[in-house]
Amino acid sequence: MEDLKVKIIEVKESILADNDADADVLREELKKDKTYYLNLMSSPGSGKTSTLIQTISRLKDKFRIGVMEADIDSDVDAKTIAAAGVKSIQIHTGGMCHLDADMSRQGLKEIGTDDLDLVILENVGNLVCPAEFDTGSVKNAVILSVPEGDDKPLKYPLMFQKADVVLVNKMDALEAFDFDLEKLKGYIHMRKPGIPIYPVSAVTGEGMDAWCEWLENEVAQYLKEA
Ligand SMILES: Nc1nc2c(ncn2[C@@H]2O[C@H](COP(=O)(O)OP(=O)(O)OP(=O)(O)O)[C@@H](O)[C@H]2O)c(=O)[nH]1
Ligand SMILES: [Mg+2]
Ligand SMILES: [Zn+2]
Repeated sequence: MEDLKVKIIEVKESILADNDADADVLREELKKDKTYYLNLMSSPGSGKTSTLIQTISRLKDKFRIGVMEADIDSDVDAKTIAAAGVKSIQIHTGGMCHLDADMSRQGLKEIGTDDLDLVILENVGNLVCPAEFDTGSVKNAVILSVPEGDDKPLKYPLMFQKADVVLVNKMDALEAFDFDLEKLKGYIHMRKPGIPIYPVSAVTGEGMDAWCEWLENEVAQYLKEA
């Protein structure tokens, strides 16, 4: 890949006792800044970065987008995103497997929200503890990919309770797996009734228009009200 320089910042876990309250404060700050903040979560390798590339190509002419890539180490994802033509930074979490609201704030300060309409956080790949920490996001998007299995909402309930929208990625690989999409939809709705579910493939691009339409409406509505 082309050798793009991306900013890498180290963030520290908050010492605040009340992360939920801090997350509410951050949401208010972002509202004043007119910046929509989306928290994207999934297990490692389910396709967060690949889905972001598809999303950026569809929405980058509509909104000023920034991406914060959170990982324990490396800057490969932030470079991939920068190559797609939007502002991106790499956040290193000092070994932590999730981000809290203040870690978000530290990242947002670095990326600079003044000239951004939409900031997407690619959270650390993990289906467990990112769900336990409110990042201050407006909405939480969760990706589950076909090879992971349709039973994940049964095993990782909190992640799906916290989701506002679920993408089912790697639909192109459906044939190779014993995976029942209708069963999965039932399990997701057991955890969070009625939320939108978008089957997609970050390789073929199937389903991406529908997901991006959801996100576009979300951001447009938010910016109108902000
Ligand atoms: N077949 C198929 N492969 C995919 C799809 N989306 C992603 N992949 C592949 O899955 C692997 C992981 O994709 P990433 O986008 O890096 O996943 P990620 O969730 O960002 O991974 P981490 O950041 O490491 O947690 C890569 O080899 C991708 O090419 C898809 O829709 N179909
Ligand atoms: Mg990634
Ligand atoms: Zn953690």
